[in-house]
Amino acid sequence: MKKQLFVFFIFIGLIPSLFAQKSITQDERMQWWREARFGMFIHWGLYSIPGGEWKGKKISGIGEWIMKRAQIPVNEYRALANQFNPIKFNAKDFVMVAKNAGMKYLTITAKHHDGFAMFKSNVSKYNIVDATPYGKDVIKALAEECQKQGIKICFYYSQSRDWNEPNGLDNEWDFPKERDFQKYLDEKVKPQLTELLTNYGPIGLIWFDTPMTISKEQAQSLKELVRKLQPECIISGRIGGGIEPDYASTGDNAVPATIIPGDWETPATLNDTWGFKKNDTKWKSAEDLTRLLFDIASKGGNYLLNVGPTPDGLIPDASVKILAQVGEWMKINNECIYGTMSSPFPVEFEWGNITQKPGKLYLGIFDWKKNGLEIEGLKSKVKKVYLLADQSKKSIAFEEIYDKAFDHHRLKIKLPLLAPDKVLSVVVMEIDGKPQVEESICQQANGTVYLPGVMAESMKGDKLVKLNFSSRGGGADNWMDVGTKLTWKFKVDKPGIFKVNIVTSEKGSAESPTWQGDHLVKVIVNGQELQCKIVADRKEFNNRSHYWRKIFTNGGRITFDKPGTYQLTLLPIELTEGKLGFTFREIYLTPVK
Ligand code: H79
Repeated sequence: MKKQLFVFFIFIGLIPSLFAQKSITQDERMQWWREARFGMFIHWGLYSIPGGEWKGKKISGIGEWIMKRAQIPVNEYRALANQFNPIKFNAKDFVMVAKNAGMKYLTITAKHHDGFAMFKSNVSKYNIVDATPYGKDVIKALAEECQKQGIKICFYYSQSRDWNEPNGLDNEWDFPKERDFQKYLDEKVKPQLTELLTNYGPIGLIWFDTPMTISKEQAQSLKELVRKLQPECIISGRIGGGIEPDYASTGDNAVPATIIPGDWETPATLNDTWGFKKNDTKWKSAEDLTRLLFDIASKGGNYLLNVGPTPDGLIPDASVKILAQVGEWMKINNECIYGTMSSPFPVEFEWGNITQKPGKLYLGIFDWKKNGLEIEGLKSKVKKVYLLADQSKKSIAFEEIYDKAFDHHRLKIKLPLLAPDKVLSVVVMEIDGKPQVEESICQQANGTVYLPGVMAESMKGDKLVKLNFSSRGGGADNWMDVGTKLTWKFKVDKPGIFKVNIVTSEKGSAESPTWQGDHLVKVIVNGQELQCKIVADRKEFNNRSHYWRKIFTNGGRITFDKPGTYQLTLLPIELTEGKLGFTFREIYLTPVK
């Protein structure tokens, strides 16, 4: 057949599909987002002007909450619009900062709780074009620039709180208590979402927040609106009303203790605020952020990292610098982040963590083992090991050891003496097929046995129950009853005497973490029984979940006299009353030298 004719028939064949209603599967909708793994959050609005200070007083808490925290009357706060003139704003610079950091999407506050729209709206004059001397639509500029630079533009929209509207939720200092929330949804939220999903091209996702009392029907109607206007647009975790979002959102700044199945995201701050605050210089280090980015990817999540531009329209210098450093690391190592899946191992390692792609495991190591790294329990055949930073992919020597009597696999990797990156070095392992790992928990090379709460079998009476370890510092949520107990099975190949460390976690908000102790618990293992009170013998900042410290309780000592498989049970005897309950995270059994 002649080539032209062939092309012609292909074309004819394609015609029906041009008219077919395009329907999109969930996997298709989530594809770019799963590939991205790393995004930029931008909290920008009128609150950047006071920047954490009102009438000469420092107002504590996150900056974008200043209106509520200082109980500013609506009319006074609205007047800030007259001063909003971010003449130094340049959309290209913003997008470049994100792009240079290796971020693939950008989520900006189109409307935060204060009710002010950062875009041109015909629904309410309280918007950046109609109410400020600046008079330009920054959202439009960003959307166009993102489009140009291949970054997905996404919008944060606070759907329930609106301190500027008598019918929006949560302003009780300046509006009467009675409100018609449905009217607010119908007359502001839906029309503004319609504007956002109509006037700015394809939108990657809508980031809803703090749903408060929104009903199932109300939340569902927002979801349907987004689906109708842009079927490809993703709906973030906090739509509320018990409605299924497209992915889950952890608490603000919360990094889970382990892998969470499904799609999820940690939204996080660079300092201790989202909206700009003049005096907040508590910047996290690029080291911490890089490690967190990798750790979150290892657990299957996306990292949405925030900047809070100044009132004159600049991303603070410190933020730009820190993100550029993360970007330097990303330039060399992004293969272990983009499009990766969570670790095949359910546990965190003391040296780092693991991400994977088909046929490859990426070991992200922050605690370099110059005497060699040992991985316990990997059954897959390893084909090659090399450093991701090494373009020549020079093979690194390794040894696969199988202990038949013990049915145990151990991999020894002879790491080079010097870590290629002092922040996080990445070792690539090419493996045969899907990774196979031992089901049971193995004693680690350093002799410690880590027993994370998530890997335990949890029983209440004779029923299996599920505790949630995915929020805040990774400590159990709402463990309030003495009926629930946890049991682990694990292998010990280097027996001896071990210290039992019971690790609980702080909880509460990032701004004011709290902890509750004094619970009485029992540990039963290998015919030995220990009883102890949960007290704070040691507190340690958890570098994987920043705000919430790990609290260590010395539970006493136990002995394993020979190699073998053992079982340990943890059960509360008496739990202190209070809101937090027993925030158990994990047990460490550490060898006594
Ligand atoms: O947009 C950012 C926050 O403003 C928003 N979510 C992220 C992404 C958010 N809204 N509500 N919250 C977070 C939680 C509220 C915490 C509070 Fe507080 C505790 C409000 C009052 C007490 C922190 C401390 C803020 C003010 C004081």
